[in-house]
Amino acid sequence: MSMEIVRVPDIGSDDAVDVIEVSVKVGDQLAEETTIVVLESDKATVEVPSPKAGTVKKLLVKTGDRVKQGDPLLELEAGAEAAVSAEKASAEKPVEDKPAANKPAEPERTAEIPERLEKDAAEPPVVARQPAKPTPAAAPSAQSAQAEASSAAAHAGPAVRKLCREMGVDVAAVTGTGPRGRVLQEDVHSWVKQRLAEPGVGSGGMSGLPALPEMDFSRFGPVERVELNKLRKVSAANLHRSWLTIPHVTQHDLADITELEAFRQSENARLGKEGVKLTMLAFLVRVCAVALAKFPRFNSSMTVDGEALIEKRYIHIGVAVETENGLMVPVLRDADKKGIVQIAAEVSELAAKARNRKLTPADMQGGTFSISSLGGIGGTAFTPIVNWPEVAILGVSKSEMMPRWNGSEFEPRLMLPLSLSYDHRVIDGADAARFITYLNQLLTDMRRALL
Ligand code: CAO
Repeated sequence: MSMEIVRVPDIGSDDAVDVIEVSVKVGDQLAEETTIVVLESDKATVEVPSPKAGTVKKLLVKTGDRVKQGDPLLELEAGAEAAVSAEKASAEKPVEDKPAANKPAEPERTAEIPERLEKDAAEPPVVARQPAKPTPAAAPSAQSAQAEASSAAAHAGPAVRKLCREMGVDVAAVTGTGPRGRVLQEDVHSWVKQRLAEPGVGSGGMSGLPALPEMDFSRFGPVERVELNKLRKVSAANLHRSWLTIPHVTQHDLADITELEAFRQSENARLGKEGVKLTMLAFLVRVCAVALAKFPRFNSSMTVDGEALIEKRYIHIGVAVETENGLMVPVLRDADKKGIVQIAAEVSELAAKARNRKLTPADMQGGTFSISSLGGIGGTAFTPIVNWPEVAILGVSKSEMMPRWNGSEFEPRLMLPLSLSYDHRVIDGADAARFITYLNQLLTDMRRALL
């Protein structure tokens, strides 16, 4: 048996560092590698392990001291007896019950670090550590520094922190049930279990947002609960997923459709009641098909891993249809290969099928772009939600006569509000502006589609 002074090892710097935790007390029997102190420099937090098994005879530092390589930390009575006692103590008691200093740290394995000493209880909680030998961390980015700071403030041992890192859990988010709020391994496991049980998590919808609390509205007045049908629930889930996963931007514009509307009305008059009614929506489907052929990125989807775009060589346009049961988006196939009369007939047929609940799943699949027209109802603009896996959607509002300056005077012109929402991961703002400008030009003068 021999008395030894345990000193600060090589910590990768000659500068003094802070002792932020003394993890043992006099009389503790240590196993080799038990953490005895935690040091913190500007760049890293370092646990100093005991070089051998033994009994702590005297502490030579306290929390708040500043030490350098070679400075004494404690007196250790090293020897076989102490080591055996330490092992015996470990074997006899369950991990969570062990007295602080008897618990082997084994930062790369699963044990907890020793409990904090009573004298430290009033001090700030344990900070983040790096196990074993000091490895100065790279300077954190400004963004990660905040997250690190809150994780660092959590009261948790290295094994639990390692578990959190492996499971992608922010230790600061886990409520600790150990002494003084210490986060235990089982706390991490139950936190993960809870998160997995939350709605939407299994389908990849984990937003990291706190769950909304249930509200008892009857406290404020009479209420009635109306159950949602399946269509509304599915559509709500899809809209929510798109809203949370796609960074949306909406580009607005006003298209001069004075000539187009005059043409539409004259054609409808010519075709008469027997013919297909040419709707503004049919023209919009047609011009969108032309624009999608010119701007293929708007007709693409991003792979889930974000590594590539899948550009589709077909143009199938979904049309949002309001029904009694909720919103449906039947798809008009090969819009680029069809004339406006045929598009008008097919859109009218799809809308009727939607309202009569006759759409098949195939009628609603394969869309590459969507149009949502509220023009028959009203409003000046809105921000439609991209219908994932598509990357853009055109919202159409009610056309209105507006004074437009023609260079020498104001003229009344029929202006159609367009609102193009797009996935900004896939489409740049400049391209969106080009796309909507092109749509605008086509609507103003359809002859451009021939060019
Ligand atoms: N500006 C002014 N008037 C318009 C217009 C516009 N942009 N679009 C249509 N109208 C007029 C039409 O001219 C028509 O009037 P007339 O009967 O006098 O000719 C009237 O509005 C109804 O139009 P419509 O029957 O031709 O229908 P539509 O082509 O506008 O719309 C459909 C068809 C299926 C899109 C529509 O019925 C619908 O369901 N719209 C709602 C879509 C929706 O809910 N979108 C929101 C999705 S996001 O929550």
